[in-house]
Amino acid sequence: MIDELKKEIEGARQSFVHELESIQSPEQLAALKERCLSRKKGVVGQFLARLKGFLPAEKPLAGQAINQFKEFIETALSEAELAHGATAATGGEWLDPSLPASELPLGRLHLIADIQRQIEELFQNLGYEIAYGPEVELEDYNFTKLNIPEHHPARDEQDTFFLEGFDDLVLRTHTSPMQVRYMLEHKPPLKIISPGKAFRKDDPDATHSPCFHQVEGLLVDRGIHFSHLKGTLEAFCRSFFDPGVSLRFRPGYFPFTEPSAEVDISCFMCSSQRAASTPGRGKPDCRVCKGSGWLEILGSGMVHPQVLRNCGIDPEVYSGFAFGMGIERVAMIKFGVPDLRLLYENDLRLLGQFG
Ligand code: 2NL
Repeated sequence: MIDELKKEIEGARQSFVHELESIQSPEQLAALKERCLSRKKGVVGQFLARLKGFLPAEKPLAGQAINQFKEFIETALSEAELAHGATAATGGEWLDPSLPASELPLGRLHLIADIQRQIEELFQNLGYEIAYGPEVELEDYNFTKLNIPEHHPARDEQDTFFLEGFDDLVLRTHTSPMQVRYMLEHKPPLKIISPGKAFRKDDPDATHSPCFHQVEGLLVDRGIHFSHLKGTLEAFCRSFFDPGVSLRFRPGYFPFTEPSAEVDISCFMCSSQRAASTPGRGKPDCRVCKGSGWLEILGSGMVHPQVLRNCGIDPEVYSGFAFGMGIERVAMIKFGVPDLRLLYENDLRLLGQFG
């Protein structure tokens, strides 16, 4: 009798497999499930109903055979349901959920953000705080406190974005006003950098954009002099560009520093190709320095005593240095990007090239 049962179960198993293979839709699958597992009318239920006719000695074996059949059906059905369930969204098409997912491309920081963070990290390692500030600024902090006189061209509507209806506000034209804020709120010693966006009314070209990025640095303490500025900028440039770069300080002018200096680095492009040669003597055809051998990258100087005074710091007691650089310019030099606008077009084929 048990052999008879096993034979029948095997027959039922084969027809179940056959039916399962011919399933075309979730509805057909549900109907098959009902036919197999429905408590009373289902195939499994009918086998179970026959259990009581078995001799006590055969009952356990019969029960085991039926249970194995039931488990086989349940497993096969739930696998098929998984496949069909996942296809509801595909309009009834079969889908194999065990296939590996298609790969999502990895994102990365934009070149400007990446360079800004590198510069931040470098100065943090030199003990500087990072001070972020508002992009809409008081005209007083952006110009007046920085010793930029009333009739300076930068204060003209031609050059600066003013805010309609607010005659004391501008879009900051540099990140210096954040340093003014910091000086107003803290006593020296101060050691900060302020990175971020700045705005000027420039027509976009290869080297200008109405919105650009800057990092400025400021250090104020007792006894600070020009050598501290030179040493700091040298450490920065050697770490950021190349350990072998030389620096050149040229006299310059900024209303907020006195004395002021423009800072060049030796062209790492052509000096690396001429090991042990004189820095500053560029290769005539170098596409980075155009043969001059030098690249202008920073403006700097000793903080003007009037700026210190405007910010509540006594210039008889304290002195300081400050510097500023354009992040776009540094990025273009470091990675050989020929046109600033390329950095804002956000073509991933371009942005993906820079490690
Ligand atoms: C440049 C030049 C510079 C400063 C920025 C500064 C800030 C305060 C006081 C004094 Cl609060 N100076 N900043 C000083 C010299 C140069 O930037 O070419 N930037 C792109």
